[in-house]
Amino acid sequence: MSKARLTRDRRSAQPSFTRVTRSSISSQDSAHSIIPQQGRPSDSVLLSDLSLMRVSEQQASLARKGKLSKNGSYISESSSDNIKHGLSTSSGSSVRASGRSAPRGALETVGRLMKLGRLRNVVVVAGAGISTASGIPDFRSPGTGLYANLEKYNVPYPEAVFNIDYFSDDPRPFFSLAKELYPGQHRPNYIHYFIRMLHQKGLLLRMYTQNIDGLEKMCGIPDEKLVEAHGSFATASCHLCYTPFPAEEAKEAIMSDDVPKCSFCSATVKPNVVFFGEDLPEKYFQHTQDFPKADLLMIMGTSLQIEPFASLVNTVKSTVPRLLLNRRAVGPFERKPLRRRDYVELGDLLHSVGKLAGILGWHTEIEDLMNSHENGTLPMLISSSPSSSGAIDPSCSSGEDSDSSEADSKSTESSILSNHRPLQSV
Ligand code: CNA
Repeated sequence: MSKARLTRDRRSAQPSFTRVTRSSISSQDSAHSIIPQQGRPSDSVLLSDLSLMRVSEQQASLARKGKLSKNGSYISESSSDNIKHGLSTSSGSSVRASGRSAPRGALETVGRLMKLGRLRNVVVVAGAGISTASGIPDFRSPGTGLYANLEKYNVPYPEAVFNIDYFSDDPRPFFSLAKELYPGQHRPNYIHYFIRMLHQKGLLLRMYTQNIDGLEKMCGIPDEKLVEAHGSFATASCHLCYTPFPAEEAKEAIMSDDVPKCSFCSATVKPNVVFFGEDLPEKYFQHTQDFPKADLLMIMGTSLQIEPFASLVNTVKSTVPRLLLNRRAVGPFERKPLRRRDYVELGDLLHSVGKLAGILGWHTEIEDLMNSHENGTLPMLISSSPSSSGAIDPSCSSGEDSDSSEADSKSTESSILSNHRPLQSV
């Protein structure tokens, strides 16, 4: 099997496996082959759902003025700059043709399709943004990202921390960062538990994560459903001869500012986190089987800057909906106009994921799962904030998919935010 090496900012060509293009499969074939039609909404309702645009109040007014994209893709967020993005001039007929007074949003549309059983093989592609709510900084967020706060690591350029040659020369910057990232110091947040809920509902085909914080496993996403594409701290080995080294011993050494040494060649031992210039784990290549089977790609909290991972999002069939949940538009979602069936919800992930959970009627279940899991593992660490006592708007878990009011989503969000502050380990 061919190996892929980790590179940065290199947008590789399309992957080598066969891709079914829009011209070779019709959208109706794809959407309708999943389940029988009996008892399902009519084609026209579904197609109108797909073509509806998510709009904020501001966007809705643009829409009414006929500025919705023709291609069925849409973007939603509060920043006026990005409102411009993805809203190209058009007749806006899809909105009027639907007969609805207000268009559905990205989350409403995807949530509705999920509830209808149309999207049953979900592949999640995630990055550091899903863990910022757990108190772990990402790389590239201005001001708070690790790249903006690297003075303490004393490196010539940010990526040097994860450069294997630099590590070979001086492992201390990485070890210094590793001390902060080592699993055990942070707890999974609501977003991780949402993904676990996808699994519990039998909808998660696979999660591909770039994260090395181990929070996916910690929240209970089983190993077979998870691809840690950039490795993890769970194992360690010599960075030169690859002789395995006990992970716990490596951790102890790193946490006490020692440098673990290979018992075979005396070179520095490193946790099996994938550095720039290193091969990705074998499991990563499972994508060649998974992505063609996906009927929804959920992309969460990543800048899509690191290859080959970033190009994965281009490997689903062009008929497959892709939903980006992120603070900003990234990768192919920066393109104007967006691809048909690309959905974008910009903003804080806790808010977006909470809203989607509300639409799906999962919110209470996720809260319960999270509380019982966290209670079972770290009883004394559960937030004692008053609103964590379960003051959750019942409409968030009612299963009502549409027309969730602004008040409902605000209530869901504040419940999530107060309930899921980062928990510190003892
Ligand atoms: P990145 O380049 O820092 O991008 C993160 C993305 O998430 C950005 O687009 C942010 O705008 C967005 N984001 C951050 N917080 C939120 C939020 N609360 N709501 C919505 N969006 C948010 O990180 P990537 O994951 O794209 O880069 C891949 C690198 C980062 C991998 O090699 C990781 O190993 C590495 N990394 C991992 C962790 C971790 O394991 N938690 C932390 C920092 C870096």
